[in-house]
Amino acid sequence: SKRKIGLLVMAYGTPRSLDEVEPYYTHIRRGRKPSEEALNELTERYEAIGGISPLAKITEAQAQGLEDEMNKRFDNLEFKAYLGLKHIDPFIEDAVQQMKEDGIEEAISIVLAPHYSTFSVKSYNGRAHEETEKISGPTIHSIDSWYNEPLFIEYWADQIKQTMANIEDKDSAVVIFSAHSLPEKILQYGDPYPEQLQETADLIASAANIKNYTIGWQSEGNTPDPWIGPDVQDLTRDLYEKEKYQSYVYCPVGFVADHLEVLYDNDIECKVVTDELNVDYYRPEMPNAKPEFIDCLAKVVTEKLKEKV
Ligand code: FEC
Repeated sequence: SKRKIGLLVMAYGTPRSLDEVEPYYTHIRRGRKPSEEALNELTERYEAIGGISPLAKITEAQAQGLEDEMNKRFDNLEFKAYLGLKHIDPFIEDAVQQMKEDGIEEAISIVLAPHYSTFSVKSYNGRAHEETEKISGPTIHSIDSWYNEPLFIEYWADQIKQTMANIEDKDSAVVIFSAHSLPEKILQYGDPYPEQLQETADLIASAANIKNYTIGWQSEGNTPDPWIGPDVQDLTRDLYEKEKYQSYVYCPVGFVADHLEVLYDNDIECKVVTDELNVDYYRPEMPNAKPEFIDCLAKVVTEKLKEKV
């Protein structure tokens, strides 16, 4: 029989119904319940994007797409994807346990976020490795980042070219590449996150032949510590003031799916600013489970597989 390889696909997770918003938010806050006010505010954001986030379905489709594509690529191996989520079930630990129950001895793990940070990817990988050590589960070979994978760069470059084709005065357009902000304290430890976002932006801009572009940060959390800036909303006002750009193309390249942080923080919050400035808002499509993106994930996993298994 074929040798079995687990694909541990890790992602943020999202409530599947409005009832799950409270336990989800409590988990994000490391077990501290949110105040009534904060909970209502978050619930209202989900309601504003249509009641619930499309993220759950998209993440599942990405994991299934990757499994199918890997099985197509290798005749001698049998791949099975296990979804492991950061803030809701099935948790990362559940996925590792399930792999062990299924007799998986070796696995590749990938986080559905391109850039490495101590706050994000390191914590996903840490949880997976801790669990597998605890239960003597499968050996897990972890992919740390894939922000400069050529197929990922090409995906966004193509999207930007399509968007630019609709903009008449290209010299007065600007592309804003963004990722989720993180507390500034990550910088003290030499976290590569900001440089990785800058490199992604430079590579995409060069591939799409874009001159006017910059990076920004979005979706910062509701905590007292300072977060990395500039925030994309402030950045939009600033760019308008200094350069009088007329078209703003938002590319939240730190994410890979349509979800709250894009559908609300970009499509509603940034749009409020561009409406106020009376300039044009554009937001190219997210990768989701499009075949080009599944190919990108499969390539990243294949490279790790060749190196390790
Ligand atoms: O449901 C959805 O559609 C959206 C899911 C969602 C994604 C996402 C991605 C990232 N986050 C990252 C970091 C933080 C830090 C805090 C934080 C807080 C929240 C809250 C919600 C939320 N995040 Fe998130 N994030 C998503 C959803 N995130 C809801 C709580 C309400 C709020 O503060 O707005 C602050 C936590 C704390 O210390 O209290 C930090 C990072 C990413 C991108 C990488 C990844 O996908 O893992 C980094 C999707």
